[in-house]
Amino acid sequence: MSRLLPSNLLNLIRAPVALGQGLEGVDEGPEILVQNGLLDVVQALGWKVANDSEIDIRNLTWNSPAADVPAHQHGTRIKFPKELGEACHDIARLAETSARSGAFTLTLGGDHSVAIGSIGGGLLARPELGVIWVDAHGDFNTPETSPSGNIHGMPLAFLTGHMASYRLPSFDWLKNHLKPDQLVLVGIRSIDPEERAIMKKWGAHVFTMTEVDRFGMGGVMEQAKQILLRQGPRPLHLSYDIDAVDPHFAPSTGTKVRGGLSYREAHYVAESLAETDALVSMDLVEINPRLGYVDLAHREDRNVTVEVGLELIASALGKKIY
Ligand SMILES: [Mn+2]
Repeated sequence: MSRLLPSNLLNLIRAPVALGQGLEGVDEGPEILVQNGLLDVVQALGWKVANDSEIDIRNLTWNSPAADVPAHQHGTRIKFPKELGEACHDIARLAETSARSGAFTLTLGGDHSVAIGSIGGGLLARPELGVIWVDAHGDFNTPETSPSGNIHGMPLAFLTGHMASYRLPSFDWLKNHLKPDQLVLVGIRSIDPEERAIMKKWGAHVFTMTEVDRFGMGGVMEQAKQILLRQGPRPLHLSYDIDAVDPHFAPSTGTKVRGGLSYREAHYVAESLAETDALVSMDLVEINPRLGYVDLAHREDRNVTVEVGLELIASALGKKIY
């Protein structure tokens, strides 16, 4: 239990959002985690679920027009900015209220676009929030650099203020942005070339799989915490994309990249943050129960991935081996 929080209360935000990427099924993530015992996992660790909310996704249909960004950025694309801006605003309202109440906030995706809401809302309540972004990808693309136009590859561009010039009114609520000393990325192994340039110019602290190999996950997390806690204690948010974990251990996800976190490395990230007593919120995103290691949905792959997801949440909420 985090000593930065006054209670053992936990608020759940179900965010079944899929329009940030191109594959159906990722919207089923919250439901399948709950069906497989999420609430029992949370309660067994001493947390009490105060609010269990689901955002309204009736306007998030695949038939919505995939609007282009305004004309001054001609030639660039971003898919569903209006729909996702509004959905993230809904998430942000819940996340901000939860943060102000002093409860732990657990947001279940959905794709990684939902973190614009959970972190953006967290930053409204706590502008000093530090973020650990665990992912196979950089998630720093802008409409100019994105090969796909999918917002789930852009959340860190939004959260660091790189999207301000695109004038997307549906994201006007996003007021506070992360500074370089407020963000570390862990487990990264796939970055688009122009995306890399944005990250380097901004000064992102990136621990790729090469650093995980070189220092071990213990060494990486020590350095990550040093960066985030250099100025003293601050609340921390863990944004966990299940695709950070090697597809061998978590195959049911949409953008698999080989060479990822081992089962224990994946857990150590969460365990070492739980130990800080500063973790106040977490996202778990990109579980797609319709996908397997190959393209077909294999029941066993789905079960393995959901189980890993539940276990990672348990580790972040304080579960220890001994
Ligand atoms: Mn991601």
